[in-house]
Amino acid sequence: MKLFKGKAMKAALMTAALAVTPTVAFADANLASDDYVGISFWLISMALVASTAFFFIETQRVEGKWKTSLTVSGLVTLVAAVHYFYMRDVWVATGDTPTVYRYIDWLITVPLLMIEFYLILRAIANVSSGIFWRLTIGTLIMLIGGYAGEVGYMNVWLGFVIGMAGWFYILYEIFAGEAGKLSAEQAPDSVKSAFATMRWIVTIGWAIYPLGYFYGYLATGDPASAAASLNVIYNLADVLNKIAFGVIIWNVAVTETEAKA
Ligand SMILES: *C/C=C(C)/C=C/C=C(C)/C=C/C1=C(C)CCCC1(C)C
Repeated sequence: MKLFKGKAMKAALMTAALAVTPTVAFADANLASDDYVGISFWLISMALVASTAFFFIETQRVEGKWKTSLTVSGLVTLVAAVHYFYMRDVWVATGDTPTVYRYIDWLITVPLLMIEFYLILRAIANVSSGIFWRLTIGTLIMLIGGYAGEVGYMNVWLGFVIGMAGWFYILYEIFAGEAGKLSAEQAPDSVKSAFATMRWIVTIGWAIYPLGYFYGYLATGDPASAAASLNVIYNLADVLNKIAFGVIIWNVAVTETEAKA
């Protein structure tokens, strides 16, 4: 019996290559044993690599219509892993990590996470592409507002308010909009419960980022010490919002595949 077919093997090998590729941008910088922010960058970048390999290989195990969902989960962790390699090097070398790396990562990974809602609904029902477009537009409003506020293209409060509006629009769509109704009416139990957990992640897990923005820019405090704790908080948030989110999708894909077998 073959453990996995050629393509999954290739994907796994590519991920492994990524994990061992030296990415040190600043060769003279070493991770200090008491640099907890740096250690969290290291831990999470490796967790992201391992998750990528896992999701890609597991596409071989699930029924055809679930494969894309798992591939997208793997792409989310792959894109984030590469950004983490880079961010951790910058952190170790400079004790800081520019916000722009986070936003570039979010600009790619957040729309991919939104596509997951669309994909799991498409696996069980006939869905309109309107769901996909509304979630994408909500994401763009959220990120463009936040970025413009953070880098000073607009007032920080205004950027925050626009970002929050985009996020609330997403929440509306997945709780009360077409996507929410479809999952309540047409989904089998396993999909319903996965959908419910995914949307709580988008509510609670995602709330961590605007809280970070709030403490970093709007609450008064010491920005330098805020930067260190913010990075740890964002790093932990990504474990929930990228890895755990993918695991929930993996679980429903496997459950639904086995229910048919
Ligand atoms: C994997 C990365 C994820 C899931 C990142 C999510 C980011 C957000 C939910 C950011 C939200 C923001 C607001 C709701 C208000 C304005 C500022 C932002 C962009 C931090």
